[in-house]
Amino acid sequence: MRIVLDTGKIESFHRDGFVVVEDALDASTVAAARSRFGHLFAGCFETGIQPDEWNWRPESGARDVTRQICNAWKSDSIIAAIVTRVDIGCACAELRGWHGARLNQDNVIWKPPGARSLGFHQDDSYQDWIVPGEMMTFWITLDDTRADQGTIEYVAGSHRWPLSPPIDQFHAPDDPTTDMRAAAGRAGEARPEIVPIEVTAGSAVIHHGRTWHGSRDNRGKTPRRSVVAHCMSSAAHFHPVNVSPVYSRYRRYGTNDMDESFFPVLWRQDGYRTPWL
Ligand SMILES: O=C(O)CCC(=O)C(=O)O
Repeated sequence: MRIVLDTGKIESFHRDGFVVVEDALDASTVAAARSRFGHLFAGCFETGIQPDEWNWRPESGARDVTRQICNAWKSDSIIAAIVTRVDIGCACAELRGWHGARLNQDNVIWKPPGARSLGFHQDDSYQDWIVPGEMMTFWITLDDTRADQGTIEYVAGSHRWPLSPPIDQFHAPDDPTTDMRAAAGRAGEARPEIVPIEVTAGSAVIHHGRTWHGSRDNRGKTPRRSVVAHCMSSAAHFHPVNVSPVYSRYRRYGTNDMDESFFPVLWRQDGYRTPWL
């Protein structure tokens, strides 16, 4: 399947800071991706390589934690084939006005029944280690989503608010909207409009790096699983001073350039794409 952004979708992205794309993944890819979750979180990696971040393991993980892996693409070819898609890069770049898009990182998110919230935040708040410090996100659900099931939620129009610092508590805050409401106050927005995304498995949402978003507890009876491609500009380079404890490990001595082995270019206006993809 190939994503097509018509004028209506482009307008709604610029108005709301997010846009739903139906049928981004076909049913067989959804099933294949779901089948990888158990292996990945159990530490059975097809490529033999560990992901960059991994917050939950079957033997030691709390039952009520939303499980998250970052950069599963390095460990698993099915996740890699999804998050490195050319049309994901193209859509993210065109909507943010970049000449191209590079993969910043992926996320694999597994929120079983009873799992807690993820605090509302802006993705760009975590990008001070790159220049430009901007992100675009392509969030794909592998399950039908419902508001009571901890689906992703967006604050419409919040991509126009100023950039806030990272939030106080990302995993399992009692009220996931606390930092967002403070930011709304600073932005002069008395009644922020929160939109829970209720869509079918295989649907995606593209969001701007400044759009406030998060997810609540899963109060349903079935899991909510997502695969997420976080993109940055193809022209992005490492910040000369600021450091990401995890991702600045991929900076080579003496240069701020990003190595395509770790941050591949998914799409560029001039037709370039990282050759090994
Ligand atoms: O899926 C979620 O609950 C949140 C994901 C998220 O924060 C993101 O994709 O940027």
